[in-house]
Amino acid sequence: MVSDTAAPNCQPSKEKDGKNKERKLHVKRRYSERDSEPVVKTRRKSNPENLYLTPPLEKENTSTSALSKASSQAYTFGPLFSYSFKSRKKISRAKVKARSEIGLFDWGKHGYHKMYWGTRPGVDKVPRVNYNSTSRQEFIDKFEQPNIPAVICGLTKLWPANVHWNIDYLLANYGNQKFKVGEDDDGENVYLKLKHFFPYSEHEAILDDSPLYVFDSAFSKNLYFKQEAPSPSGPSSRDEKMGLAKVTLLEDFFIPKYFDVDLFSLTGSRRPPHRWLVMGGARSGTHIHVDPLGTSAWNALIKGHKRYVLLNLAYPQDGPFSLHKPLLAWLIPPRKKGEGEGITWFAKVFPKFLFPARVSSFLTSEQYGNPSLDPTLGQALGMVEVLQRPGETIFVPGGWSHVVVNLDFTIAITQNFCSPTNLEYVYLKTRFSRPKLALKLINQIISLANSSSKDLLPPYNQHPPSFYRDLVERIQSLKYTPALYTSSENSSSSSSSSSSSDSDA
Ligand SMILES: O=C(O)CCC(=O)C(=O)O
Ligand SMILES: [Fe+2]
Repeated sequence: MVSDTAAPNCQPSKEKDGKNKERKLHVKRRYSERDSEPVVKTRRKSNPENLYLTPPLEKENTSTSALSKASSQAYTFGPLFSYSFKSRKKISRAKVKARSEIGLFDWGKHGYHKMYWGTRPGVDKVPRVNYNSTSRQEFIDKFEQPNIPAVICGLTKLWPANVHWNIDYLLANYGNQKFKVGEDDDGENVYLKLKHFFPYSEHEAILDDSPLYVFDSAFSKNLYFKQEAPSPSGPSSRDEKMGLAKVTLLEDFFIPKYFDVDLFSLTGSRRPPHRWLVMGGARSGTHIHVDPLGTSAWNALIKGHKRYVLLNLAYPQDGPFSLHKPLLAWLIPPRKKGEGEGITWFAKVFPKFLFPARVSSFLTSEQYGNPSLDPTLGQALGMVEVLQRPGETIFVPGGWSHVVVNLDFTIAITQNFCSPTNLEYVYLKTRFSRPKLALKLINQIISLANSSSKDLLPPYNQHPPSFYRDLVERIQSLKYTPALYTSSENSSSSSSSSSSSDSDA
């Protein structure tokens, strides 16, 4: 079942709009680096996840200093860990490598931690979809086919990740493993162990304008060994002989039914990175970008809150305005060095979308002639704003520019895909920038089309071979359609922390 208006809470939210009491957490941790299981003694006076998400502006009689105090407390949840000298050193090294343009002591120079970054009340009108009661076809018809954003509720409740993906569990099982937090100036990955990253996120990052962000596409290689009964077929490896089973984070979630026919998964080793584990504190995020190769994405939030702005500028409709280049460059300026973060976009660019469209002649003739119809630029351009809550999964349609900022500590998983629905758009983009990948894609679909029903493996056996024959025909008819090229000259470029994006807008 699909509801048209945003249900404020698909899942009980942990938000509290009450007073923002200082939360003192008394936690004692003893963590032996040799053991994978830390011994954790926790004595919490209050729930660290109680978040203050009401805009301070809504409160009466709030002085500026009270405001900044309230907002600086808003998204922090107090020290859970001690932040060792060793962790500090590792973090400093990672900061210098990943963002050499920012002086080590300048990470908080804008004072963004004192400001409010949440969405304004009532702006999130994106439909919420109940995962259990909405069929695949209904979702495709209402959202994927028309290529419009939606938020899916009730999916992550079905995942082990819902229970597992918290700081204690991740630290206990993956604390000594490295996750990517950025790239250095030579394009080399910069990694941090979670046992350094988590304490950083709770201490130093609280004052950073845009904290380091785990954005890791190779997380499936991170594994730990779980005590388990040997399999009935007998031990097959040394670890299993010892009664240990390899466990990876991949086992903690499944692909939502709406997106499981992912045709790119047929392309094997040619497939570019497409799946990321994403974790980071308040104000970390992803700069405005369009996802790579025309793919759409889903992003499931296990913990915390994310703020999105989405704009469908890639395809200016035949509307009253044409997004000519200077205007586009003004709206979505190219990233300057050191300004490639989601928070920078919200600080410097987002306010432009609140200007009256009248000022910039972004009006239809009907709106122009009627001053009572005075949309903002954002409204005139169909800007979509979302406050994603824990347990919600957003569908980001292909070709839409989007920018994300975390409002508190978040843990999410995101995946890009090529489905039977977005195939033509993805194919045209891929044919331009990755011709061999495009060829492999079409050849693989041809082999599905030539298979017999019984030979099709899940999830492709949901459709008969004739379905794939139709897809092949659709692709073949694109032979004389010009490639959709990826422009590098304007606006949105790839997210700072992820390699998930190409550079068009
Ligand atoms: O969660 C985020 O920071 C956004 C991720 C995203 O948009 C991407 O990976 O393309
Ligand atoms: Fe994205």
